[in-house]
Amino acid sequence: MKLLAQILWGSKANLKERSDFAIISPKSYMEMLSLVKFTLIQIFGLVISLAVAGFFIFWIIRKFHSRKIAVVFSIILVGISFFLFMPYAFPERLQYPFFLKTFGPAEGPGLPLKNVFTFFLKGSGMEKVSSIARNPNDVPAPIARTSPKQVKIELETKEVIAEMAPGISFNYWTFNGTVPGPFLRVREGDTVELTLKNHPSSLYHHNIDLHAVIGPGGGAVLTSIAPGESKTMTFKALNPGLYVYHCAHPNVAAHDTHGMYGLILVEPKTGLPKVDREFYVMQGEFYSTGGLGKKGLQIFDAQKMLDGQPQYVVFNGKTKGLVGNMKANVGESVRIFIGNGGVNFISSFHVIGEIFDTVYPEASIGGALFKNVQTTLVPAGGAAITDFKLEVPGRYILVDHALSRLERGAWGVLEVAGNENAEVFGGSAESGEHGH
Ligand SMILES: [Cu+2]
Repeated sequence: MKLLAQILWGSKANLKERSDFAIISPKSYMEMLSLVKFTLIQIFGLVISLAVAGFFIFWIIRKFHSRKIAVVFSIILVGISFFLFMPYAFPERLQYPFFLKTFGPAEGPGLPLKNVFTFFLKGSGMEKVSSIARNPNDVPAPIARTSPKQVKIELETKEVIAEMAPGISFNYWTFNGTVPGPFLRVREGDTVELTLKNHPSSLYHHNIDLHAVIGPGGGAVLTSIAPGESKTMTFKALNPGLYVYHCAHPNVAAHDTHGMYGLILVEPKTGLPKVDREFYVMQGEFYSTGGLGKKGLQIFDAQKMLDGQPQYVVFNGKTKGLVGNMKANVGESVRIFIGNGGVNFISSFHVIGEIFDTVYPEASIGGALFKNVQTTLVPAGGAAITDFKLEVPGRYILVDHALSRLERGAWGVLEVAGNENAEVFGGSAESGEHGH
């Protein structure tokens, strides 16, 4: 086994450095067996590829009597065999980008090379979602019940392709095919039976960690599922509040930043004060090897994630995810459930031209409320609830007030219809002067 490993992975010194590879220290008999199988397949593949390439090169030299043509053909052949052979030939833990050295509790944020290749070979069959953005109006009605009950929730983890902006697509990993995942709403004291399914077309394992859960991993340990699998967990919603849920499968940051997050509201027994409209908004960062605006299917860039340099910072999964779908009227009161999937930034959430009459800071319910707030913090893996009344019609821009992020997509529009209110906001429309 060691000899095989040496042939495959180079010198002894090299082996020592790569000692975290399971190929050198198999943890169990089963793992050992699968490694033997893997190694045999790898060697078999390599031998066949080389034999075929050798045969063709020999044939070409005989046929064309030209070294130049032979060299060109050999390069093409080696390229083709490499391409066909690679997806099956790399151990799980050989990751892209290469040589990323990290110190987390589990695997680093690089993607297994095997999956990257499988994705490019089979990616055309992957489900394409016309809009990845979850509709901000998609909030279940307040709970009318006055007693706790057993609530059943089903979620499905799905890896899809969708547009971040016109012509720029990403491989999103999601709950139920949108970013964020569904808004979950339960009542304090409810017992929740949550079933998580992983779609068979997934390349990765996933799970769910709900910050509303008390217990190890917030449920992640109970719900880790391979593609095509399904698991059910039960928890009691003890504390009211607005909580983030997210995938916590290693590498957690890599899963989250692919779009695997959402919010669960545990309503207090007395409910929240009634408002006319409730909206669901989540900020998140996306990291691509291609720079801002680069067209085409983007590859996840783990190095940029480690460096905290996202190419896109957006609300509800994409640029303009909140344009044309947030509407209200003068005289109404609105509530924005705002969450942050991270994975690096804290959001400085602000609505231009409005003041939050009430903020539930850090989405705390039952604690002290903040009154008359301009900008509120939404931590990575946290949320806030902002309530405000609409007095003046017009377009109100939602932003992360770390304003350079606007250029990366972090803005949305709340359109307010109704009669002008000159007492609160007015000016002369007759001014002949235009700004210079
Ligand atoms: Cu995941």
